[in-house]
Amino acid sequence: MDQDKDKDKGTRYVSRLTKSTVALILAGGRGSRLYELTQWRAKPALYFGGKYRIIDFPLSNCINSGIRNIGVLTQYKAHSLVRHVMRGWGHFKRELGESVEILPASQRYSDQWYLGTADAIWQNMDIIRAERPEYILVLSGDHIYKMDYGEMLVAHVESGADMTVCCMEVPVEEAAGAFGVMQVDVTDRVVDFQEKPEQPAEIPDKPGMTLASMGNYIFNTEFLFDVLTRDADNKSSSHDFGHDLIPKLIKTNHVQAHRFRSMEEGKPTYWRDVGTLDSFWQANMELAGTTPPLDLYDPYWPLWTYQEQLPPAKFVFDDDNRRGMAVDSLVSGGCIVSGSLVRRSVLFSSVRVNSFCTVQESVILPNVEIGRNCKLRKCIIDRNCIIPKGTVIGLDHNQDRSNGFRVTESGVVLVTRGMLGQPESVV
Ligand code: ADQ
Ligand code: ADP
Repeated sequence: MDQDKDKDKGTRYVSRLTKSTVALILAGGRGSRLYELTQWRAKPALYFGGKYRIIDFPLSNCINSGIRNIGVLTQYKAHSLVRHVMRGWGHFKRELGESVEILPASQRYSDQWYLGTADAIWQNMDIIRAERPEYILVLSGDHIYKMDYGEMLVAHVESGADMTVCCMEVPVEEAAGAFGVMQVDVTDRVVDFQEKPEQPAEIPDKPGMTLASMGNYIFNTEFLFDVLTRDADNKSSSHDFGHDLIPKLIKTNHVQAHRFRSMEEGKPTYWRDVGTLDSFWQANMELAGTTPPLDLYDPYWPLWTYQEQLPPAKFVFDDDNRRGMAVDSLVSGGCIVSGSLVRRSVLFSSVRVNSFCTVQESVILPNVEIGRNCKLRKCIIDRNCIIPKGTVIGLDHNQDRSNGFRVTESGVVLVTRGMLGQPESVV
């Protein structure tokens, strides 16, 4: 960049851009491949990493990037998501230009629920317009990653594009049928886009890899409204960004690709779509490892969440003088591990592990009580479960199945209150 060009931008260049941006987080998806884990909560409300819910990641990214005017678009089973956002993210000061607003499907423009991702935004157009943003950042509420959206915003403005799509290189077999994939020219302008093709196009000089959309977009506001209004009138559209809009827009307008890069110098990019029980378990296990690929402890990129006021985690000897301990594990506030061993596991808040238990490679969601003499291996225990004393989970999959638990292909066992015959929580 030459100096004169820099001068034109004046001071506070990035913060002016971020302040002129409204972020809209799409949080209405079901996440059906998570089975009973998303039976009563939307995927963005799913717990992750010992004390967070998935939505905390895009929300924290916004705040840390200086984008503080945020809408969360909800639809499917939104109660615990709405409750979490209100409790944890409701304190922003309108007077400082900050707000986190929940935008549920409320049939304001039509008599339909949100028909697709584009329709979800179209149905809130007047609310968004009232904020007078120059740019609109559309984010998927489903993914775990740390990203400075300011960098993408600057790239968008510098390129002069109408729309920018955030992307990253992924192996072809991972992307097939799962992601929107694009091809770009030498300036990273998108020249081809297909939504979830079975055979994604390879990157010319990187065989085996393809450029996948992360489902995050930046639009110039008036351009987006114009496109959405035309799409709303189109009876043959399913009103989805990846399926209907982007493939058309690359032909008529300037759509630019922005490559997501790691925030941690020298480390591979971290972006997880925990869309299945196996990937959910795996991503939590990674965090319990010695050098996790996602740094939760970075003081320059704090991850905000709602948390109850809870006493510190406690590890105690039991009556028989057996040590209560947890190693290679994340243990949240309010937990008590008494005379039991917890290994390579993630314990969310207020989990009780009673004596003579072994808990290994497991993800235990909040308020779970594990009775005496239990053996748990490679399992996910849903919130509020009471595991009766002497229960064995994950050591004999035939036994697990006959107990009514769900066993995945890679041998992760999911246990919910319903499966234990305990009344499912109605708050
Ligand atoms: P998918 O993730 O399969 O693909 P989709 O199911 O539409 O697309 O979900 C996108 C986001 O929108 C999710 O955060 C979801 O929770 C939310 N959502 C879905 N339906 C909604 C609705 N009716 N109202 C509100 N929110 C809704 C998309 C892109 C691909 C890209 C992947 C990356 O279409 O091109 O590769 O994201 O994961
Ligand atoms: P989370 O653990 O995500 O906070 P909750 O356990 O609070 O989720 O459940 C989310 C929502 O689903 C709540 O509104 C709760 O009342 C509702 N819910 C949970 N189980 C049932 C059920 N069996 N029948 C009806 N509603 C349920």
